Amino acid sequence: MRERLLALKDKALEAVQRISTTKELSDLSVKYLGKKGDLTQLMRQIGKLAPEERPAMGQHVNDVRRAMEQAFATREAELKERALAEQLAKEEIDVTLPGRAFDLGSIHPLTGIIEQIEDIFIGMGFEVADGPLVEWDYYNFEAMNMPKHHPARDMQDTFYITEDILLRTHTSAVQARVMESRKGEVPVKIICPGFVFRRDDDDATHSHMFTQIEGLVVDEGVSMSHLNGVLETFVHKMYGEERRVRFRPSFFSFVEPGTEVDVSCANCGGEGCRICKHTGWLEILGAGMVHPRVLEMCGYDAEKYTGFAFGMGIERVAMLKYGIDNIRDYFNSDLRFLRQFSTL
Ligand code: FA5
Repeated sequence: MRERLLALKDKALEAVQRISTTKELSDLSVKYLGKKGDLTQLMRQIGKLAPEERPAMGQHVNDVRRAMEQAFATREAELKERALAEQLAKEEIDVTLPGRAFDLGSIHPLTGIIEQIEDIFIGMGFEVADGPLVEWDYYNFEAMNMPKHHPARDMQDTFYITEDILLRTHTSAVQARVMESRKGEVPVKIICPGFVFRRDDDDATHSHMFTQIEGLVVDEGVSMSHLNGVLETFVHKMYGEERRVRFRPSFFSFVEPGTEVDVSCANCGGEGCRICKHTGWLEILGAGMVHPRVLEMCGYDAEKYTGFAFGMGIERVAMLKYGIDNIRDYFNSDLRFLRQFSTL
């Protein structure tokens, strides 16, 4: 039996060396050391030996088993190491390969233009205020000197939610909120950017949802010439010194006098083209001196204080600056359009 054990051991150790995968090694281990394996079968023969021979033979079987287990473990470690080395060689990283480009998002052109406008006004000492898009009829209309059934309300076709709640039609609603919160204190010098909504038919220059920036200044001695100066400074900083500004008399119930402001068309330099509808000018905002009734309603002494306000359409400001000829481009999420402004 001793010879058979030694022969089995030699055979197993030799077979282990020929193995080249861990799967084969595991099968071989079952063949020799498993429950029905060759060594186990031999061990069973010990019971047939004379009792005095059994301990020595038992010891011998254990030595053979240990030698085999050792050989299997060593081979397994070698195979694993080889597999890892092969895998590493295959997966070698080429650090000289060019990186994979990620598509980076960029800010929307309207956000970019709002930031530019804010910078210009902050440079002139304005603060940025905020107000809700879903607004009370009171702030949107009544506090703006447009009582219920006032014909001036027709100028801004409105999305009503209830009789008293609406989607704000202009950022002028924020004028009333800011003045009310300042409780008669001066100076007030704010701008407020944000979305507004009107039941306008969409076309190349009109959208049912668009963006305005409101401006409001209230203090002692504020006059129309301050308004002109601020708006001219804005236009020149936004579009360049060579651009001309035109003030046309206009009506808004919350200012007196009221004016609309046009900027000479960048596309044609004022000669007349498709973008400016062959007038040479593009209207960008409405403005005027805050109506005394608005000041009083919002808690300011109209005998003592005066103010000016303006509201500009941001899409139009950007159309004029970048020669965009269709307002819908802002809202269509067409990456070919948006990518042109990725550096704003
Ligand atoms: C107003 O909304 C006034 N609240 C502006 C104002 C503020 C006047 C303070 C006086 C004092 P108006 O409806 O004209 O005014 O709109 C102002 C600007 O918004 C317009 O000059 C235009 O640039 C833009 N705008 C108006 N309607 C649309 C529209 N449907 N789509 C895109 N832009 C528009």
